Amino acid sequence: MITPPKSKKADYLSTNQVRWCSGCGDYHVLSALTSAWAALELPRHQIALISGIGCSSRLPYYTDVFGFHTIHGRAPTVALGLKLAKPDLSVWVITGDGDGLSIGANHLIHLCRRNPNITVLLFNNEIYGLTKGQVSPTSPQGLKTRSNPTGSVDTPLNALALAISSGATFVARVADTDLAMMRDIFQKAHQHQGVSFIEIYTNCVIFNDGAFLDTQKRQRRAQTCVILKEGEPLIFGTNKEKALHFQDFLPTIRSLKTDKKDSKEESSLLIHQPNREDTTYAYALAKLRPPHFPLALGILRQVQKPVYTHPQSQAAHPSTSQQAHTPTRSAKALEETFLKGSFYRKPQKKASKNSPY
Ligand SMILES: Cc1ncc(C[n+]2csc(CCOP(=O)(O)OP(=O)(O)O)c2C)c(N)n1
Ligand code: SF4
Repeated sequence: MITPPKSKKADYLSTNQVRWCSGCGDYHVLSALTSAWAALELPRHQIALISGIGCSSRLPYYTDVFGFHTIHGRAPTVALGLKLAKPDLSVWVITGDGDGLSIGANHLIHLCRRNPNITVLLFNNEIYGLTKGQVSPTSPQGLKTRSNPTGSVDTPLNALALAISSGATFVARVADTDLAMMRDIFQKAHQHQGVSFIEIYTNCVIFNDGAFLDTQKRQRRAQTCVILKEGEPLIFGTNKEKALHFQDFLPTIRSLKTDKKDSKEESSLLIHQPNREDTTYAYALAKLRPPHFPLALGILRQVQKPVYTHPQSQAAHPSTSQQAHTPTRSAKALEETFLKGSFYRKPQKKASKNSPY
């Protein structure tokens, strides 16, 4: 068998004219994604990008892999169908905060709870970019835009809190300016068995410029963000002088001695463990916000749960079922339940002529 040559980052890019505005954060995601694929040595014919509608959802045009620009909010449904039919494909959902959390919110929730082996990239610019700056479900309260001159009145949705409570088994947050973290998280998400949900803070330079300043400047980021590293304490600050803790389910900040090493203090620090079965810890991390608490960046949650697959496609692709290191939920059992008619009502006798129904 002839082994195809390894693809370089540039090989994953198409020659289509990129229509994003100059300076848009989406460029960074495209760059990190193609680097991750190159590092993973993923053959182009094994990748499929399924997007909805929005500036972010245009990403598949700019790559030379399989892609489907579907309809507004429906990328998760198409992606799930594709993954069940073609389990060997690496399937990625490309969606925005408007596409995925407004019109498509229900589809995203159900994708998370089913836990198929799909990676979701949610480009969160906290605005509708393509349709020229309407407020989105993640826009902060009070945000004024051309179509909302008095400011947004709604409470913003927290994308990661939603993903965690819906059952996503790999949940991460990253800023568009941190290419290295993005590339690393994309690789780990691809290797994860189950649904991966990654929120990417993407700067819309035209309609919501500067929304993520806390994550962008090195000095400010040190004060306002905690970078999550598995097995390491949750410390932050310019001189790593603050530690994040939870007491009685509430977050607290502790000041650390930075002048001398204190082994007692060190041993009492909270260590980041994304593999906690219970969702309380990851949920609490997802909710943290400056100015009182640091924004959590990195992998908040990674647990193993049964992966949603189709028994027939497994038989056709034994390699996939061997790769999965978690037991597979029996889709066969579900199918049998359907066939037995527990969910489907048996056909009713014809209504009598006198019946008003
Ligand atoms: C059924 C339907 N309703 C509304 C629209 C208009 N529309 C297109 S994109 C969009 C919002 C996109 O926002 P987001 O997902 O945040 O993407 P961004 O452009 O910011 O990347 C809307 C409302 C549409 N195309 N189809
Ligand atoms: S409108 Fe905003 S999100 Fe859309 S391409 Fe321009 S900068 Fe990017």
